[in-house]
Amino acid sequence: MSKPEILAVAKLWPPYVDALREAFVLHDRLHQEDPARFAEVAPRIRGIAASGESKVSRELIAQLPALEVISVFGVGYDGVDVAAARERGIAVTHTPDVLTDDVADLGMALLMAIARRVPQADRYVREGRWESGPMPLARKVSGARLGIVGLGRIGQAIARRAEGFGMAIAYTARHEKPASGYLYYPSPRALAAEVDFLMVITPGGEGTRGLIGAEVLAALGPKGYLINVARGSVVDQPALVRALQQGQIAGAALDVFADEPHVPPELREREDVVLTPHMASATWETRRAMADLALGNLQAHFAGRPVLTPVPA
Ligand code: NAP
Ligand code: 8YV
Repeated sequence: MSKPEILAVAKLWPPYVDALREAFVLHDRLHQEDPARFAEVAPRIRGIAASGESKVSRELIAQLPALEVISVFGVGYDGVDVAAARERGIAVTHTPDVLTDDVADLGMALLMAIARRVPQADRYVREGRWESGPMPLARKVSGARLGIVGLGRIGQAIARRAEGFGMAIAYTARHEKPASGYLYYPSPRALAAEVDFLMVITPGGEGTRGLIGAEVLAALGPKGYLINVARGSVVDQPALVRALQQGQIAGAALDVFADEPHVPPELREREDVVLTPHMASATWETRRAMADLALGNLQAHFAGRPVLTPVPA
């Protein structure tokens, strides 16, 4: 039997691409690279391989009459028009759980980095500035107050790590979670006013766009730090730049941005920010597990079995 034809809509991790080529006829970003050839192939495409950052729009879905399944290599699927997929009975899958530990680890690493000024200290030594005297003092993490915006799989894993640092943990989410034992606040603003570190780990998309805006940052205050490992869209980036410029918050550590991979100079030039290139799940171990699961979802579908990890209804 001939292999199903699938379209990769993003530049994917090369070992995952190799595995996709083995199992399927892969058209790697053909819609962008060669629109004329794409028009010929489109009627035969039965699957899409996407990343967490990919856009799978209603328009693209409409161009693929044989599309049956969209597999996202990532837990976040805010770029996929799930409603358009559902209207056509197209399955949408993602990779929850397998990346939770890594993202929580990087969230804590960013928190430590901005509070203890680890990248700045590294530059201080490399540039020979230590010869002229010690660095300015940093912010203590152990025992500080942590506010988590989004107490889901990753938010809870961050909370467990923060417990090890003796932090006082509070959170906000759509629904209160009494079983967590953490203090609930009904809004990011109320939470921000009560914490030293505000960690953002919600999904992206329209439901959370600009959730962390000027008012939340003002509530966080001049001694407060923002950490964002969720999606760039969740934070109002111009408002964040203004809050930093005006000293309204103490600093920010960011793995995700409004228009990746572009990061404005207003952020890149600042000493009170730590920046990483959307790499929270980027370890060999986790990318392998994500690739196995994303491939497993496609294989299950084309073998006529239920997909392994559909996105929630
Ligand atoms: P999850 O288990 O679905 O948790 C999401 C949490 O966000 C839930 O607690 C949910 O509240 C909360 N939430 C949703 N909308 C909200 C809103 N409007 N206001 C406040 N809280 C809201 O997802 P997860 O596995 O933890 O992943 C979370 C997100 O992390 C992903 O969707 C992705 O965007 C991001 N992520 C980023 C990276 C990276 O590389 N930086 C890697 C992986 C994931 P309820 O529980 O009350 O519904
Ligand atoms: C990945 C992510 O960077 O899981 C997500 O939602 O954003 C990340 O794990 C991404 O999906 C790989 O491109």
